[in-house]
Amino acid sequence: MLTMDDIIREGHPTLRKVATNVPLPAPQEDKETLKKMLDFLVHSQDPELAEKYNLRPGVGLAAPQINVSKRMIAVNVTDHNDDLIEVGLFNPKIVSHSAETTFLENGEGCLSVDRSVPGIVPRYARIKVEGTNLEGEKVSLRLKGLPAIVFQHEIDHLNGIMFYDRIEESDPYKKPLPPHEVIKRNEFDNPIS
Ligand code: K2U
Ligand code: NI
Repeated sequence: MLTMDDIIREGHPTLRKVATNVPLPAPQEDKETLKKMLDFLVHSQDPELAEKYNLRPGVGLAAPQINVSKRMIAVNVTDHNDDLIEVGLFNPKIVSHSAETTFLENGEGCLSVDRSVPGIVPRYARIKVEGTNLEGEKVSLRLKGLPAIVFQHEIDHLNGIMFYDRIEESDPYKKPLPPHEVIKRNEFDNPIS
C-alpha cells in the first residue's frame, strides 16, 4: 500500500515536470499504480488506518506526487449532495469551464507540501473533464464545488503547477473578479468522517 513515504515533496523536480500521456489501452503496470492511488485515498480517509500508517487525509492524488511522471489522477471526494465521486483517470483533460470562478475560503493544501501556504487559489467554478477510467471507458464529468477544485488541483500537478503558483503574491487574499462564488464548506478543516 502507498504511504506518505511514497509521496515526494516540493523541491523534487518531478513535481515541476509536465507528465506524459498514458498510452491506451493502459499498460497493466499503470492500472495497478492508479488503483494503488485510489486505495491510498480510501486509507487516508479512514481514521484508524490514517493513524496507524500516519497518512494525511487526501481527496485527490496525482501520479507525479508518487514520482510517476504520467498523466494519471485519483479522486475520492463527496460532492454537495454527499454523493461520492471516486474515480481514477488516465489522461484527464478540462475540455470546458465556466467564466465564473470559485475558491476555498480557507485556501488549499497539498500532500506534497509540508507547510501552510495561506491565500486564495482561484479555480473555475464549473468544469467539464474527459478522460479514460480504469475499465478503459471514456469518461465525461461535469463538476462544480469542491470536486471541481480537486480535479483542477490534481490536473495542475500533471502540468507541474503547485496550488501556491496561483496565489496572488502581492495580495494573497485578493478575491478574483466577479462573478465568483466562495466555498465555505471546506473539509480541509473538518477531517473527513
Ligand atoms: O494533490 C494533493 O496534494 C491532494 C490534496 C488535494 C486538494 C487540496 C486542496 C484543495 C483541493 C484538493 C489533498 O486532498 S489536501 C487535503 C484536503 C482534504 C479535503 C479537502 C481539501 C483538501
Ligand atoms: Ni497537491
